[in-house]
Amino acid sequence: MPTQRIVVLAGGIGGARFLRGLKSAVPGADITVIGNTGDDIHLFGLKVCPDLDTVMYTLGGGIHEEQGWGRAGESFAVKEELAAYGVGPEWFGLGDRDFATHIVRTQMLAAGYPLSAVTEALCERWRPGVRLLPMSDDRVETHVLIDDLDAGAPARKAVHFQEYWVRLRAGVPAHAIIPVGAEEAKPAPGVLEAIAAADVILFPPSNPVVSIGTVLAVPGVREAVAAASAPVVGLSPIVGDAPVRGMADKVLAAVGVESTAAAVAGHYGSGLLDGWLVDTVDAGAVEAVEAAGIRCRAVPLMMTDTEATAAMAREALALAEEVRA
Ligand code: FO1
Repeated sequence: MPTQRIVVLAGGIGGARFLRGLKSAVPGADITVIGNTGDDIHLFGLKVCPDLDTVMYTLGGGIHEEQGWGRAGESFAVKEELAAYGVGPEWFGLGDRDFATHIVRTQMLAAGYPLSAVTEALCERWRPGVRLLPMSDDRVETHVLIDDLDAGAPARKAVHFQEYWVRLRAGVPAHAIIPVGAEEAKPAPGVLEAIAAADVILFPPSNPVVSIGTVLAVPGVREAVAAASAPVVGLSPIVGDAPVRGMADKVLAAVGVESTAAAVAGHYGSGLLDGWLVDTVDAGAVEAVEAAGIRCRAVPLMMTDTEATAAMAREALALAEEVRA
């Protein structure tokens, strides 16, 4: 059996955890990850790529396991010194070890390397065991439209996704999610080729709007996935009408999608998805998803440990073969 080529469109924590299980399930597979860069933020003159770093650290063994982001064994001396200078923002927790990643990345970008080359260089150290491609080498920044409570008359303002997610804890309504720059962005080198050459394409339980949705917003990517000969199978990030982790329901509401496993499948649509895994608690959704033209199975979807996640990955690959047949 030739090496199976698997392409995974991934965001941060959920995507990275799924990838750890996928690697365990099919150790010999050739896995290409197309990572979301809409969460990227420029801080203290540095470019921070949260979703790329979470995949790189998680698969490379450096992640802070409970948080799902940032490094294990962190210290925050630089952060404290910046605060002592009154230089913010203080709400984004950058650790000393993590700062080194952003310094190297920013230095290489300044030297003219594209983000894809920078990511490849950083992965030389971390050896994540997958090819990690940014969705684009061009700047795409997700902003969230919220109520502007400071203005006199009712008004709205756009804040950076990280401010919405981390400072505001997604505690205020999101009226729109805007991937700024997406229209002008081009897929990074290798992205479209990987999608076209894939044997299987997977949508892990990442945020369907701000993670996978942003990757699909890069012109050409959605079309390439829809046109791919490979079966496309997704795993629901919503279990029992609530996101397993994070606050996906907040951004789903912004795009008018109900926080249910079936609604997310419908959001992606049968033009993209061939198969969809829902958790056993959502077995009642299988019929509706299949009625939408998407093959659906109910299996345990809680990524409690690597073995449970590997089982999910095997189910997704099995459904892909079923769809292919
Ligand atoms: N998430 C938080 O909830 N609080 C933080 O202080 C925080 C800092 C941070 C620093 C680097 C990094 O790569 C990620 C960080 N995140 C933090 C997570 C980040 O907001 C999310 O991982 C993604 O942007 C959403 O998936």
